[in-house]
Amino acid sequence: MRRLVLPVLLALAGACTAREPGTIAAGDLEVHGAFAFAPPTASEAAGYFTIVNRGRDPDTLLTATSPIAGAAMLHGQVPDGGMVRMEHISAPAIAAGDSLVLAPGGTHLMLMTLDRLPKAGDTIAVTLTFARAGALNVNLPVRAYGDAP
Ligand SMILES: [Cu+2]
Repeated sequence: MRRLVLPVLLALAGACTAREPGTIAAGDLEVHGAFAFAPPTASEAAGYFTIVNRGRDPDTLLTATSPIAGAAMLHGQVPDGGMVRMEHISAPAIAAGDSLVLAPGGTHLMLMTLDRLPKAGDTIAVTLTFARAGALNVNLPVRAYGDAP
């Protein structure tokens, strides 16, 4: 049993030094830069983060849930006759070595029918479930609208 201790400690140390603060990891996936804008009403809010696949296999985001939202899903922004329309993105795949970037003006996590109004300084808990990496809990710090990093 004793021989197991050192490799485990080395693995933990490596994991800590390789990742920037605020990075959440599950398996080969890392999520960083997570935040949400404080919405004007509790009907919907948008969340943003970057998912990086550091593994050798693709992974797929199957579902997103939040305890404060009736529903959560990924939306893309699609140009539509001079306007921009939101479109549901179902089960996006993240190729090995690739990233899925959610950012203001583009793809976002849409949280719908919130049971309370998130304010700047709050945190929205979200669980992302992936086909390979499994469940990943991400906390989205809530920022005042337009207060991007
Ligand atoms: Cu949306």
